[in-house]
Amino acid sequence: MLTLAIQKSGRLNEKTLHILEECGIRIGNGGKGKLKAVSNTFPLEILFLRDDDIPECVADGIAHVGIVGENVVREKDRQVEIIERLGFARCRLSIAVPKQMNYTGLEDLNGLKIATSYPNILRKFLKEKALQAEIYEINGSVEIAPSIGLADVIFDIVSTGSTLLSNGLKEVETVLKSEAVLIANKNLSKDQKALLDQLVFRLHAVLKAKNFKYILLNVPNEKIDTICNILPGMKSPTVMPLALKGWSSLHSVIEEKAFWEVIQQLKQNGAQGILVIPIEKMIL
Ligand code: PRT
Ligand code: ZN
Repeated sequence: MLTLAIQKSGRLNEKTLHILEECGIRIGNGGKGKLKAVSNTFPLEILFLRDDDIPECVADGIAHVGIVGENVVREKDRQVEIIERLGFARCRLSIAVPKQMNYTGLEDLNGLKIATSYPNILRKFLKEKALQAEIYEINGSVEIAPSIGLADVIFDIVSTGSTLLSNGLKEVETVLKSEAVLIANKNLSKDQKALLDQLVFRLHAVLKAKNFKYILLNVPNEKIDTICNILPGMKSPTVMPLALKGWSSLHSVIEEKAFWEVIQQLKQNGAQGILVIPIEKMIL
């Protein structure tokens, strides 16, 4: 049995349960209101914790693995291994200053007071850049610190940037890009490692599928070669004759990123009836 620590409630909780579900790992009643639950579809016990406690819990071996924001992993700086980046809860840790401040570069931070809930990451950054600023640790509502005179500038999580905007602040330096990560204890037994491998295998299949689309299109036979060259990724798409003479149906898998660019090229080359379908799992 593998023990996984996840956030009890908050920004990570729902998406974590969702990605586990996509991996075929179900927890009765979504573990609602519980501190501990066991999956009946995978040998996994789940501990529901505050996100701040997850790195320590995994480092101490109370949980073998955990899912938590990389920002928290870096701040807590415990002996854990980052196994996989999970692509959700993306955000960044940035320095933001009052919008009327004439900020010209990092040296402007010298002598200022910076409010943050991430003192360790900030201390490390200031040291690396040889800057002398005072760190004012605060646990919440960091964005209001400058306006109430607690600090000059802030160092906090930014996602869309709208919280900064509504508090009269502007982002000037990005220090860390973060997303949810799967972390593991460094001394897992052979059996625990084998279960972790199974979990990672399933996560790969789910994460990979999210980046790709299944595409079907009808093309005139004389354009098959041209269109096969446009479709990236898959070396050899499936080609099937249509009942309509001179036409074929082409099936392939393409990366979401290249999607619009390729669609235009396909249309220019006579492709019709283009269907783009999400893929649930991808095992290569
Ligand atoms: O109760 P517990 O301690 O478990 O949770 P928490 O309150 O400490 O954390 P929670 O649930 O708020 O966030 C969990 C994790 O989500 C964080 O550690 C990040 O890894 C990630 N994450 C992603 C975010 C955001 N996006 C985010 N936007 N965490 C916080 N915010 C806050 C930010 O602090 C700021 O106040 O949202 C505001 C900024 O958002 P924008 O969109 O206005 O820029
Ligand atoms: Zn927290």
